[in-house]
Amino acid sequence: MTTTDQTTRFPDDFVWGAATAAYQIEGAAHEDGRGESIWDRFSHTPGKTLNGDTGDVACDHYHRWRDDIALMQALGLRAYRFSIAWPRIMPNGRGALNPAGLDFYDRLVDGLLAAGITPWATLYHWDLPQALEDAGGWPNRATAEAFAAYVDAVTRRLGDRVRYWITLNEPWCSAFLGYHIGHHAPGRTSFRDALAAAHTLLLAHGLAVPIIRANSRGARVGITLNPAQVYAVSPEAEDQAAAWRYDGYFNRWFLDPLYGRGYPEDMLALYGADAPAASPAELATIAAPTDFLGVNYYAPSFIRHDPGSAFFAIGHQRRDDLDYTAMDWAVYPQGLTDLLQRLQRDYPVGELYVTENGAAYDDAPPRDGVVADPERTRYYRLHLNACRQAIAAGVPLKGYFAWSLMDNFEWAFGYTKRFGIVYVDYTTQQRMIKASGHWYRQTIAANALPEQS
Ligand code: IFM
Repeated sequence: MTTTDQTTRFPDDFVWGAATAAYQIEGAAHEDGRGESIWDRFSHTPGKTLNGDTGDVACDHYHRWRDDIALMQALGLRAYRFSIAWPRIMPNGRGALNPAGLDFYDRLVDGLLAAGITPWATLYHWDLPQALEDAGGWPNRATAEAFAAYVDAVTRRLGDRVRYWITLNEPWCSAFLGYHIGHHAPGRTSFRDALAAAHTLLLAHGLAVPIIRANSRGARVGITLNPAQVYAVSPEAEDQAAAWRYDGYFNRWFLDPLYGRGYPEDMLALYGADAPAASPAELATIAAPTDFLGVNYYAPSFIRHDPGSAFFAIGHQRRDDLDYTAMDWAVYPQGLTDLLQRLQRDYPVGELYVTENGAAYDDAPPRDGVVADPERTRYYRLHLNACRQAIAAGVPLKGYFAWSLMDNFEWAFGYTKRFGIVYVDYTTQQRMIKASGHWYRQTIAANALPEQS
């Protein structure tokens, strides 16, 4: 190994991928027996998404999946992380299966394997069947059993070919954006409900793990969180305490029970009667051993004590010395290195994968066959360098998935935020690899950060 190799190369078996999610790209919302999801209902409710955008058509991936696999090949991807839409498989959330829905993912998986791309399937990326929401949604513990039955059906069908399984994507978002802040479907606004939802989501994960293992021999099973990398804005005791509370709310509330420690005592005391009652048997279910932890990282959280904040006196601080993306998220790659090291230090995570990382910028449409997005390339270079530094420090980081393969429906922001390494013209559905995508292709091919980038 030369000095350059040591400083830029990734481990030989490093997994290079890109990620998407069903509701954000598939479209075909009313086709082949698909049921309604909470995102269909939410996005069709006036005022919930920017411009009233919905996922009805999205990137039309349901019809264009062959072309999209060809794009993945052109990018040199080794792995593709996608999610399975529960309402395509079980239109009413439980009970009757929809064969056409299973067939779609069957074809997709076969297509990926034929293209030499390893499928990574996420079983839940926010599209709860509306029928289950009508029965109480995630705060209702029966939703965990419904999830287990859905997972059983999917893994029986695909478990012979899919080896990498992610139970849930970012349960913090499902619970708190969906049931407390109301910015996401189903748009409810009760903190107590959000805590109940988080508990059911964790239970659903725990119930799913042994089912996946039973149906998919040699499966590698994990969960993807979006842990916050929290920095107190000062060494003052009050700021430090606010940062620790935020860490409890965002991180430890999920990580501690997943790794067998139950809910953190300090947060139980803070939440009081709002906290869900969790039996020892439920906590044991949640702590089912996993093989890896998926980490979605975009930006850090700079936290201060704010007596004016109704939310546990926690305040966020903007840093004027940092660059911000089109989401108004700070560009801070050191946060990724610090986060990966913290997770390894504090929890028995097994392997770590960055299952999402990327940036939205206001890309101009293609000109002369080029989508120039130097800021996104810079973001990827900085964050991949942060990954490399974590690996050099001994973190068992085994792979990285760019978010996202292509521009798509960015939830409440509709189509206004472009995260793709592939540009999508939503009028014609034409795709074009952005300059950042070409840069990523070179990086994958070299298994190293390009010298001049
Ligand atoms: O688009 C989302 C994705 O669905 C989940 N993680 C964050 C991304 C960017 O906001």
